[in-house]
Amino acid sequence: MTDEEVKMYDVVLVGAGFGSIYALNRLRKLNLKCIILEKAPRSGGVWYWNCYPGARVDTPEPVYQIPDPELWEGFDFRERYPGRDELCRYFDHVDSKLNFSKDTWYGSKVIGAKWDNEACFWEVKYVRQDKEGGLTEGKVKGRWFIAGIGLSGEIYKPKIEGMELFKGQLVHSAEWPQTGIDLKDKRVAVIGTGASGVQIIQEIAPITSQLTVYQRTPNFCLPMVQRSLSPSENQKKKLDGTYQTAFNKTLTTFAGFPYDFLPQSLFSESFEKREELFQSLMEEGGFGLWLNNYHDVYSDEKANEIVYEFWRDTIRKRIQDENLKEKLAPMKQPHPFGTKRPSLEINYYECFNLPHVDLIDLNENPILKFTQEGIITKDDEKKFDLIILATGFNALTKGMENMNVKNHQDKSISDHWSEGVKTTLGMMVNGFPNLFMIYGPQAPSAFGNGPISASIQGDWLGKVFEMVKEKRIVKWETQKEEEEKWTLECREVWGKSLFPNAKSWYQGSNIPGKRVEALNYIGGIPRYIEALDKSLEDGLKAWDIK
Ligand code: N01
Repeated sequence: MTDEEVKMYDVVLVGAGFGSIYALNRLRKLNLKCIILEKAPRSGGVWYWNCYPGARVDTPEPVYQIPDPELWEGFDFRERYPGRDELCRYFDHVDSKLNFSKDTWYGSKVIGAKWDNEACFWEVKYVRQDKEGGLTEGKVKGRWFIAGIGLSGEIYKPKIEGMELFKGQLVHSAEWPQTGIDLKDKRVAVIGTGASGVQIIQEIAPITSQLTVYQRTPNFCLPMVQRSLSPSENQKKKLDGTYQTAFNKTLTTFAGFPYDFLPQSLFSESFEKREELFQSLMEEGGFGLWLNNYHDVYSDEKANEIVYEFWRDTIRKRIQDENLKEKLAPMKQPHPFGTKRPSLEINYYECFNLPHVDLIDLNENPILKFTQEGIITKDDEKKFDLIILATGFNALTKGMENMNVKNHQDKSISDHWSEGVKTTLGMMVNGFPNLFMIYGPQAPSAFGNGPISASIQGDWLGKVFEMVKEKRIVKWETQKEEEEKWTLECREVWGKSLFPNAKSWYQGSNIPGKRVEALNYIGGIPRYIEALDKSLEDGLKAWDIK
């Protein structure tokens, strides 16, 4: 293919999940010629890949969907917390309305992007698998480049001695085969008890013949309180304004949920009143105890401890074995409550009351090595048919770094972030003109509702591109000072909270050797929207216009 034959688009987007689909719809309205490159054979982003048993979203309907009334018509979620297959069907529904697939190249993995500073375009390289399994490389040009690649970045598999020797099946949660795995009567190990691990464990425990959970840190899970939704109930809520009210509310709350932290301090309320609140939040189900609680729970250690004690004592009642009570809901919290993401559970704790389910605490009894047949820990040896690594991701930064994005000076994003992550508004990087990120580091996306964050960023991109068109801007680059200002703000709000006290992917400390820093903006959605608006109100001062 000669350079002249390489197709030129106004905008090249990466990833066919919520981020790019929302942005594409917005940009199409400006008559921009766009293309999405997607590695997977279909849309859905993380919801395509994460097909492990029990995968379902932790955000309640109606607000885990695109906030566009036209797209609400014709699809009714059947559960309050929809499962993965239903979410994939939802993407098909959105496609039937928007036909985003018309502008999406599936099976196309981006392997590089290079900025041409003279001609002002990005040349994006991808590799595509053909029907026979062969790989072909291709290129496409875009005046603008938007990475809508989600948070997950790169799958993380710990390096454990002998892993390659294991003769059974070894699978990471995010690489679960699309054709499934037969778990009936299998001896299974799950390593990791984050969101993926918890969902897998509670789903597969009744099916397996033996299930061993290797836990390093207990997950402070909250009851999901799942329930079915009927089409007539959904329909009524669409018509009587409940949907619209819920979506409007999401733009005013810390995490883009239809509820928020309470204005009063925990200490301003009596013991009885607090207990009443905690109890009602647990009974309602969802993230209430995490994100609908007193505002000082994540800034005051004592307030945090009080919430933890309530959680601990409630959960312990569901666990029969005294030793397991201490493992799953310890008397002393290993990190402040809520500073690692709690999971929503349905029957997680009851699983550990089953005779064939056991838990190994890796702090006391660490894994020494894998063998052909299973896992050897300090005090134990077990044989398995299947070992599941629910060990998470090198999140937020690694996805961008792996795309090998380079500017005209041959500087990569990794080079730019070698002394720490720096962005403007979590969406732009100095030295990389005409590049935007959706769900990038230093944005609030990881702390809240995915489709809402994506729509906030997508709406801002829409406004940016209106200006681009109106003023015929060909090159737009965020300035160093803007990037420094935003990075400082991210670090400051993070530093004032209790979040740095937990080893979590929120700050990169889940990956050995990764720099530990504020990778998320925790100033809340309203403040983030304000900052995005301000950047536009400032006219184009913050930007370099050529
Ligand atoms: O990954 P994680 P995840 N030896 O990093 C353990 C989203 N998500 O895939 O806590 C032994 O949270 C690690 O232990 P520790 C959601 O945003 C959403 O579960 O580091 N164990 C931890 O228990 C979520 O937060 C949904 O001590 C090791 C686990 O592996 C994010 O994705 C569903 C280990 C990793 O947990 C990531 O969740 C799924 C080792 N060497 C995911 N290394 C829903 O919406 C790591 N671990 C429902």
